[in-house]
Amino acid sequence: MPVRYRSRSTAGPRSRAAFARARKLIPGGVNSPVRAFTRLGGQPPVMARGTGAHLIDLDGRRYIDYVLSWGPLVLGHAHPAVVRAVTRAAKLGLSFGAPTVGEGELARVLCRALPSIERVRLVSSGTEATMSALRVARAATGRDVIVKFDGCYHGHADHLLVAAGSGLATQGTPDSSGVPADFVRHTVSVPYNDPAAAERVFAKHRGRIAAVIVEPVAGNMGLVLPRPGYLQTLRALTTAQGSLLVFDEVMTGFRTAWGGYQRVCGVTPDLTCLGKVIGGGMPVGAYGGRADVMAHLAPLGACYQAGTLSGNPVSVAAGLATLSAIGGRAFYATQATALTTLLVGLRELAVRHGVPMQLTQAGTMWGFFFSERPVTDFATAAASDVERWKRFAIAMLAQGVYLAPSPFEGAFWSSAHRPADIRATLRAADLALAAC
Ligand code: KE4
Repeated sequence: MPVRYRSRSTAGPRSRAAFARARKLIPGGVNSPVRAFTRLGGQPPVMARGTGAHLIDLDGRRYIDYVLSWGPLVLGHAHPAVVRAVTRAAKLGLSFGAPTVGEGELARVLCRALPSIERVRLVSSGTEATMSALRVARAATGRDVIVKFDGCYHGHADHLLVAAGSGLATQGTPDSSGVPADFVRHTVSVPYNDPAAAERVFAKHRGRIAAVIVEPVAGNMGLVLPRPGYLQTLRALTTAQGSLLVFDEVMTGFRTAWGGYQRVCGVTPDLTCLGKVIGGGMPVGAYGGRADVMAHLAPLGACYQAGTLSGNPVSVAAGLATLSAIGGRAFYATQATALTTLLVGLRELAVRHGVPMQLTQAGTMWGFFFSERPVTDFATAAASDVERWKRFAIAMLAQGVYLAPSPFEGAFWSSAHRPADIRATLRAADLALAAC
């Protein structure tokens, strides 16, 4: 039966009622703007539970989930081993505000998986991780300037809300109100994947750049892969001027490979930021790297970072159980191959329907743009057919396939996805491509 194109997402009655209540007290009805369906129109389904690769909303509608809480759930929802670990930890106490064994265990797993991390700090979000990493980079170098890239998103710390991707790009506001010009005057943003632009910014700010922060694979402007040699150029530029290279692997960490994309590209950063997968769906973040840099942190040094729930034992238990269940590198080869099957199918359908569709993959992350030409940066992402993206996403949602409600987000895969999910997704895409 052909999909009747709808101009907006249509949630069920219980979702609509619950969302109406939420909107009375929570701005936009959401606790994070990306959930608001701003670009899709209508309102999001309100979720009741997740199981494996599926979400089920208040109206009992089931969805194949390719958002997976924006990346953390690489094992799918409510993985038994993770639930058991969380339950066990919770019964021993939810938080102590004191050292626990688990923090050391997670630190050890992270440092072994990412040899560039000699010392690591656990925090409660990716925002805290990037904010803290850049603070310690400034402390270690005595410099102020931070370089980022248009369309990359590093959380919502004031000084990083410049030309940012994710929800800011979705709303068409790459900067944020409420951030004084003074707070961002040391932040320089240049196009991603443009070595010449990076070279120019290093020439202009010679000797004043504390750090470059980059998503080694950009997942907040859609999914955009680094050009060959690009990350190596950033490494060379930072090394030559004594600046630090910070890989924001909050999304790519344990998503693209065991450890992170630095294992794939062979570039060693000075600092790495992590989050999402290492918490298994519980609040977590981490940053770490060179021991000499991390030694600037209080109580050893004068660079302050703190957190009531940093290294929270329940979050740590979820992270350890997740990383244990992943088990190492072989997981990614298996899961990336399975995901490739989906992308090959989507590509074949797009060709059959005569729809220009660029599909990208990095391990268990993927993305797509409706564009004749490859998307290599935020400008080309924004120039893609975002209206067709909206029509496609609405048509997929109507058929029970849950994609991020924005072309400026990545998509994710989990080991809970099965061949039946791929078949169902391709059936939905066949109708959606015909209708959009
Ligand atoms: P959190 O503070 O949301 O845990 O992490 C911030 C962050 C840092 N770095 C990267 C590369 C990220 O992708 C993120 C957060 N990603 C978004 C999705 N694009 C989280 C979803 C949301 O904002 O609700």
